[in-house]
Amino acid sequence: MRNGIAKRQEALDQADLVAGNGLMSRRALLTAGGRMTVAAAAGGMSALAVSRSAAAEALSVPPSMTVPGAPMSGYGQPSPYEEAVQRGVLKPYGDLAPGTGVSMTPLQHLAGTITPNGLHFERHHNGVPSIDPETHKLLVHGLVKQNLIFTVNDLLRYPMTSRTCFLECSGNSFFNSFPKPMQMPCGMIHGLISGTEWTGIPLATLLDEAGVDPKGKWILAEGADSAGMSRSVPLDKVLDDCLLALYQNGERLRPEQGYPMRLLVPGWEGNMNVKWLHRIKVTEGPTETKDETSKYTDLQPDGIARQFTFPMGVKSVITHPSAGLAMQGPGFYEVSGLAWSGHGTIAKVEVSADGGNSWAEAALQEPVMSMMLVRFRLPWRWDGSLSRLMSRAVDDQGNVQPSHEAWAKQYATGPAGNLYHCNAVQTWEITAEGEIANVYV
Ligand SMILES: Nc1nc2c(c(=O)[nH]1)N[C@H]1C(S)=C(S)[C@@H](COP(=O)(O)O)O[C@H]1N2
Ligand SMILES: [Mo]
Repeated sequence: MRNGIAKRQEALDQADLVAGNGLMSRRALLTAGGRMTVAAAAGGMSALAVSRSAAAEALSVPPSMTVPGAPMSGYGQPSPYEEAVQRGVLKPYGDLAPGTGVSMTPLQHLAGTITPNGLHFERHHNGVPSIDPETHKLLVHGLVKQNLIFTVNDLLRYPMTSRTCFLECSGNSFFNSFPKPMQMPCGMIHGLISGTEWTGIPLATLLDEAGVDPKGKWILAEGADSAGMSRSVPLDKVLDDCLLALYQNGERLRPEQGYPMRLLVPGWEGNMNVKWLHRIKVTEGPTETKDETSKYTDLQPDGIARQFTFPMGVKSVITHPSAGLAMQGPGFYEVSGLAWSGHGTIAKVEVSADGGNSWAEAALQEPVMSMMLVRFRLPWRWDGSLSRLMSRAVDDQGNVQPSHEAWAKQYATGPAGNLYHCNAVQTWEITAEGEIANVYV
């Protein structure tokens, strides 16, 4: 009988294999309604199961059922058992400028596509300013019929809209521009990205009220931090879909995300999403601020720098299994990760378990939204041998995520080389011991 079950299980697994080294069909994750669930395979047996048989074991009464639970609280916190789930902090100047640097979203510990606010990545050029919403003001000026000034309370009275999108620093994955692959958790390599439902006022509403002069073609957005960070944004994009964001995932912005207000430029490089926004000036052309000349330009092999690389390229990364996690022995795994494109909507994600020799199409978790993180999944039966997991995304504009080699060729390398816009395919190497490493393929 046991033998029969094992045989049937094997046959089932074989039938589902769609690419080399144990990748199974995404159809195993889909029901007729297109919803994802662990498939109840023929005969009630699932090829995806990792459970143990419970036999006739009695469930004992757990201690939590014998005493009253803890009381209510004003603002909830994660379970103390999850306290290891933290952003990874990098301070390139140490205590000389402790507020300058990044903290990265621990992608390997998260599921879904919305980043909890306390784990949203941070990038500050000179720390998080402390801003009192009672005194903060936003000025709209430049090529407008009338200058306008808004208090936070004024702005809270405007009609609002919500946009769910990713925010990615153009320096995300910069470690993968280094000549040798760095060994660190997935989130420390790729965690300068987060997914959020932002709520605020379309900038078009405020600019309409000010009345844009026909000569106005760009805006300058300036933050009220001590970095005075400021960027130019083409007016077409501003009027199309930019928001003055006041809320993130339902609550008012966190100080780290720009409290009390920030510019949201969906799909475009993180740097343009100016935090602690206090000034918008309508201009004829780009202002050429320090943040768009000395930085945020992409050095090419010929020594010429590309400027204004606005949309973030099509990209994906497997977050499970990934570096920072360890394998739990051979058998079933759900390969799962995130894909996104600043050019539009993710059309397809393919996964390889054999270092790119063969690929299988992953299932995409609905809803698949433009310029938002998409969760992809594919069942995989790991036989315990050395394996190389990769993912490759394609968007609806026909952009294909490049290999590491193809990506690197476009840019200057070396100590003063390009660190921005790395959307190369990520390869995770899994050893027979179950360790997971970053490799270039
Ligand atoms: N005023 C101001 N705005 C800023 C920054 C800053 O340092 N100051 N950092 C920028 C960069 S480089 C990025 S990637 C995003 C990061 O947003 P987050 O910290 O909310 O993740 O904010 C941008 N807006
Ligand atoms: Mo950034």
